[in-house]
Amino acid sequence: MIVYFDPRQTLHAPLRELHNGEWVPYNEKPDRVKHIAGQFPALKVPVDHGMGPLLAVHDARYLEFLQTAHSQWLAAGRAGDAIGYTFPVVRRRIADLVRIDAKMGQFSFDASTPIAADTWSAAYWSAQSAVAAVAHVQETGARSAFALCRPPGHHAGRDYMGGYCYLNNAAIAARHAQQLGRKRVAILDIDYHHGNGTQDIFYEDPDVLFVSIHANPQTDYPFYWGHADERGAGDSNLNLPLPHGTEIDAYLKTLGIALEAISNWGADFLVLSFGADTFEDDPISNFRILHKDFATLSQAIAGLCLPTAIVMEGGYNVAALGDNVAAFIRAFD
Ligand code: OKP
Ligand code: ZN
Repeated sequence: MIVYFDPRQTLHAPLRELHNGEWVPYNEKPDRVKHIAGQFPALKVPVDHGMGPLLAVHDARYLEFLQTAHSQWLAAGRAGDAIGYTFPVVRRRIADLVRIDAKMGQFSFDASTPIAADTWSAAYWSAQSAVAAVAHVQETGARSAFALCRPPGHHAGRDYMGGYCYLNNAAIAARHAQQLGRKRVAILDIDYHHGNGTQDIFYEDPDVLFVSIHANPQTDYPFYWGHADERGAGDSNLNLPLPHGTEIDAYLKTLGIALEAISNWGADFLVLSFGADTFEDDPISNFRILHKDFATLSQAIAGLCLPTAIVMEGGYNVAALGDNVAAFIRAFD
């Protein structure tokens, strides 16, 4: 399978994040993609499709904020990564905010998404990798393509970042597939965490189906989205939460429900948000998917026989990540 990746995606390197009340080293490290890229010697650098595909999903003011936030942070006399500490709740007044601290809160929903000097460039090329994967499938008739996205995207909404995500690569891919003529695009999200940003972007859009299998938000981040009763316009949203300790047998049953929903809906293109943080030894997650299970999952999804763009989301066991991702990708076609 062709794999898209731009070396600039490794330059984003926040130092730390607030985790369960403590500052810890940032989990979404550049080493993650170095290990995955090491498995695929023939990486393709994506061509630049420009801002159009990003603007099809994200608010223009949000994109401008992402590009300038770190220099505003430095101009405010701060050092290191820009990070917010106050977040406006619903029915907030969006005044014309000036201070970088106000904007960091306005455009994010958590403190686990710092902006470093190279964040914009990394996020931009991560999104371009996703666009290139869609273009490759559409233009060559290839069955699938893999965008080695990093930073990930599925927690980012139209005008907010969160959960290590800045630009929603899966959403950008889905809109680009529509732009190239696909009519019924399904997004399947198998990252351990619920893809709240993707859900949010398409919630009122009956032409894009979003299906997600993830840790129950009663126990896991992002808490406020991902519950089974969130169905979207025309039932175009399907959340399938699972408990801690889930192993492959239970996972496959739920995956069967997800695949049936996608096929019954009549999808003509699939965007797969693929997280490898369902792995038994993931440091921040609690499912028990084994290394050998990744090929099984991959083949089950490939059985849909849809043109597919796979975009990378999470996976934090850096030592095992390359092997797990390679097993999944190689089993797909
Ligand atoms: C991103 B993806 C505080 C706990 C929240 C955010 C987890 C984001 C996971 N650091 N951490 O879905 O793999
Ligand atoms: Zn995740």
